Amino acid sequence: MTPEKILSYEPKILTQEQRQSYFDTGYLMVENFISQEWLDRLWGVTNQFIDESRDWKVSDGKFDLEPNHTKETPRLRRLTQPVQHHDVYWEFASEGPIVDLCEDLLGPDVKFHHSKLNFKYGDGGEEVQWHQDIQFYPHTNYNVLAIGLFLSDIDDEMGPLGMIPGSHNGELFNQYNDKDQWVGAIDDRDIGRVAMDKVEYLKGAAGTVTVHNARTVHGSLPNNSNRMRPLLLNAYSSADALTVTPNPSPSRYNGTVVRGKPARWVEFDPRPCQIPPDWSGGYTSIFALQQEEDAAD
Ligand SMILES: O=C(O)CCC(=O)C(=O)O
Repeated sequence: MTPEKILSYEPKILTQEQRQSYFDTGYLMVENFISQEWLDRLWGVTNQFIDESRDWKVSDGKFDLEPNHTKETPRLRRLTQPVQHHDVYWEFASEGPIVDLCEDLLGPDVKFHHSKLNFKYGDGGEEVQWHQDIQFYPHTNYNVLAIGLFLSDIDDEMGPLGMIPGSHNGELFNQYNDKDQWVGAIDDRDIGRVAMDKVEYLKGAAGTVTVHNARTVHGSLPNNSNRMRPLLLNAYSSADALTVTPNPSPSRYNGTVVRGKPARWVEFDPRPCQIPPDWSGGYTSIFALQQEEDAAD
């Protein structure tokens, strides 16, 4: 579905200017979008998971740990597929106000892809190198996006998410290294072709949401504050975008239509997309891959 077609549907919550801005730049931030009540519910379960992770010594399909994670001082990089681990996360992803946001930007039929909760602990929580998401999970078209929720206030020191405006309309970059191993990040040799001088870092109060298209170049710096920067990300596509590779982090909800109806026709975009390694047997995380703890080939 073209942006023009999507824009022709009556918006649920965004203004036409906000929708147009998403299609022009490849991202959007909506301040104070999520209520305190939702934030309290999400924090309630998130604190339980942080506590549970104290007993973890190595990363697995649930908790992705920083190398210095301990029982006394937990340092989580990610809770993978939170929707799989607690109903509150799924309720938020499938019924919360972000589904209206999806409808306004993807059209009437919306399909859930995956979720993750990136913690980025204070005092050095790891960077996420510049990358595009769609090479992690190619679809038959590019109506694919991720919505990030700030669970806490986020400022400049905390490694906010940075976006490169207009990059969704540019090239898709190679995310393998020179040994042909998947690293999930844009190589230094190519980064000169990214308009880094235009980067916009998205900061704001808890409850703010960001949306970025899966082609948009984005990344974030280390967290140099002493505060955690938890970002709850949920990814969706229009129902007529079919995945072409196995989901890197399967859950029972992958592919669930959360708004509208399942597609009867698949839509193809002729622009090619790089494909990731075969992750049907398992996947660690963008952090482990980018830190080359586990370069995949
Ligand atoms: O947590 C972040 O700052 C960025 C997350 C991201 O881009 C990703 O996990 O794909």
